[in-house]
Amino acid sequence: MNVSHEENYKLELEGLDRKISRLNVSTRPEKDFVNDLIPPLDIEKTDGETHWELNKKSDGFSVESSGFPVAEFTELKEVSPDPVDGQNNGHWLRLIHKLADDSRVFGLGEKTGYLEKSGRSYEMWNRDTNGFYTHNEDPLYSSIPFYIVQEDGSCQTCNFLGVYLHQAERSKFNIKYGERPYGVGVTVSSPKTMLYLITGEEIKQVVKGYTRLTGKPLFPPKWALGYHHSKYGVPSDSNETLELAKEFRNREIPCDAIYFDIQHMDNKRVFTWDEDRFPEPESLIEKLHEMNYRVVNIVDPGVKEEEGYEIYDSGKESEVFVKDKEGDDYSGSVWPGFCVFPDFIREGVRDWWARQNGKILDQGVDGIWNDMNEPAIFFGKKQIKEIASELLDRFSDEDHLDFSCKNRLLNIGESSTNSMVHETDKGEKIDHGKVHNLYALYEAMATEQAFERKRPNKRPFILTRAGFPGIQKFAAKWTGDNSSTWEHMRMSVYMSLNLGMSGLPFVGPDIGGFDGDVEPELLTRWIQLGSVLPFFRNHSSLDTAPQEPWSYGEKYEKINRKYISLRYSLLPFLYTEFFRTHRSGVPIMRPLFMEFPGDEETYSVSDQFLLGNSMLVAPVLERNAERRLVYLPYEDGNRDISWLDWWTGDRLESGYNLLETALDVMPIFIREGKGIPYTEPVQHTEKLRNVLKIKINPGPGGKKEVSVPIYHDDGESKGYDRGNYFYGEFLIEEGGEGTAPELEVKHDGYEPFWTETEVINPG
Ligand code: MIG
Repeated sequence: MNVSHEENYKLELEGLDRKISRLNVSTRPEKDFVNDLIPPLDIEKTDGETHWELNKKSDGFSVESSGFPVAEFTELKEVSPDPVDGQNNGHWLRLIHKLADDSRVFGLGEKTGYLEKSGRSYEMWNRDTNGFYTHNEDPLYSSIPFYIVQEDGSCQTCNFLGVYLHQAERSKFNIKYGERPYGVGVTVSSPKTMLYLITGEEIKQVVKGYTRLTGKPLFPPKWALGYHHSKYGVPSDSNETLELAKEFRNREIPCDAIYFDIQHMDNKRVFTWDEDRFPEPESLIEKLHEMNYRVVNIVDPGVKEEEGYEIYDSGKESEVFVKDKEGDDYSGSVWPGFCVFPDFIREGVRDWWARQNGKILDQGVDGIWNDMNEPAIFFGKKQIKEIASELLDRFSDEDHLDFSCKNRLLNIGESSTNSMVHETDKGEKIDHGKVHNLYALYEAMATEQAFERKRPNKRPFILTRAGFPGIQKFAAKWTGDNSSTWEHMRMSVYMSLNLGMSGLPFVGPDIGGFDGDVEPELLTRWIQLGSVLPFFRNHSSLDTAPQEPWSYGEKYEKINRKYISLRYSLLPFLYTEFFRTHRSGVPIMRPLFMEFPGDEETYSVSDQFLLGNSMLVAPVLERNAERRLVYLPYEDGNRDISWLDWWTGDRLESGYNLLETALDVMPIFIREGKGIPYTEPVQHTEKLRNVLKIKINPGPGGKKEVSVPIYHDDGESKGYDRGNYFYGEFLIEEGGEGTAPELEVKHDGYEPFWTETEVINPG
């Protein structure tokens, strides 16, 4: 270990292995470095690597690996706390990670804006935006303090460095923003921090390294990859639910999951059902299961503070709720009225929460949707009383009801959690500021325990709004309350890509948009996009225009059906790629530069993406767009390749192409040398076809050998972890069309679902 004691700070550098090192920084040497509130990382131990070195510089220090500089830091100092924060007002630490002017910075999780992050500052603080957010809103629901730097764009020397700040307290990242030297300004609301440095020749290696640390993304049950349908307020009772379920089947629009938002509960009290509207939840769920639907229920963390309500009484008895500064149960207003909040950082509390969740799993619920878990609270009970009495006092002197009062009222939600005090398993009292960003992660861990107990051999499905590194092991994530606008559809591409690069690949926006009324064309374009996003759920808010795929007449319904069916055709491909993502951490949805790092142009394309390494998608993101400019990358920087149009079979060349995009066309291409396994569409993921088709692009003249990976298992058990799966690679040589391709079996632990294969080479 390298240790350096400076006048104002202390550093410790430790190599975990050749690619990853850990750097502890502290301006308060007497304080312990360990942040034991964060759940343990997947690798903590070092293998004794010694080639990592800490070097002092005139203006700071650098970290080197085998003599090569990895990162240089300067201006390490304590700064005064930001007034935005009601807590942590001890000592804040700041440093600058120096970067070259032409470097690029990626990552940072759930952030808006282009993929390259320079020129803005970003905060890590899980936050509900109270309604829809804008193109530069920050922070949002989840916090992923991890960025990736590319120091040189030319491929031979391309060099990527990931920096993961292992810190849950509020932090800020100024990316090459208004300051010299240029770099990433990191500010943390604590006098110490821990940075993990992850090196890689390619960006993929950095993401892999990051997920080795924070956890590989979960492998979802197959039904979670289907089309999911949801709306706040709908279905409002059992009959409406069954009608909705039948409607999909009658219209032959595939669908796998129906969601119950807060309208299903008895006065919004968590883990209950409204007895009048949903009198027999078990039998309703059973009927849905018979129709091959899965059911996902919303679970908010707030428990209504009400004696006689079973969950409250039980929680009170077991003392599971977060306290306030006076030692009372913290009470804050959310949907059911004043609520109390489980203190998930304690094991016993997670165990209690798992038992509560277990009750709805016993009723047959298949998936659990964690909302409001930032936690989002409208205002605290004591807080509102205080403000009210202060305002009343001031009424005698009207001059004092000024702008600051207005701001205080406006920020009431943001500051509502300030007085929360948590308690650890060791009985230590902890300010909320240290726990806030971890709250959703711990809730997800508790929810996962519920699945583990009730269905030990099944893969759980948890959907979360808030999160922190590690959440990818437990949950899929949606990007919160967007709106039904074209701008938001565009943003949803950037945001989903950004989350994937930040280690959270199972993501997607509310398809169709949450807030406001959708227009038919937008809904159709967004369903097209959703059909190839990792997580595909149509969701919208209370009292907004309907977003059922059939809501706007035959013309739109036909196209919506075509694309939702495409999703189901592509399941063999998507499922294979999800498995690969689970193993590697490399996201299924990738920016072009992740696959084509040598092609400079790819770095400026944020609105197209690849699925795996073989399929390129160029969603149409503008109203009335009869044409779309599509960039098809060059291989190895400048080598022309062919791209096969999924729909027409036309072969296009690398470079910019202007394509016709009538309303029923979303351009999709197969990369040269690749192929896509698919089947005829099915109405739900439980149905399998026996003919597996493989559409291939063997390049001009059909010369290139194509290899196509394929994965299969039972779709829902954890058997894959014990080897109960099939993995193979089709090898298709020149002239392979129509014939049964050679299948190289790599893992033979499950019976393939197909009995026939058909190779299609349209080009
Ligand atoms: O806005 O439960 O983001 O998906 O439909 C109110 C109602 C609270 C916010 C979630 C949204 C959900 C809604 N919730």
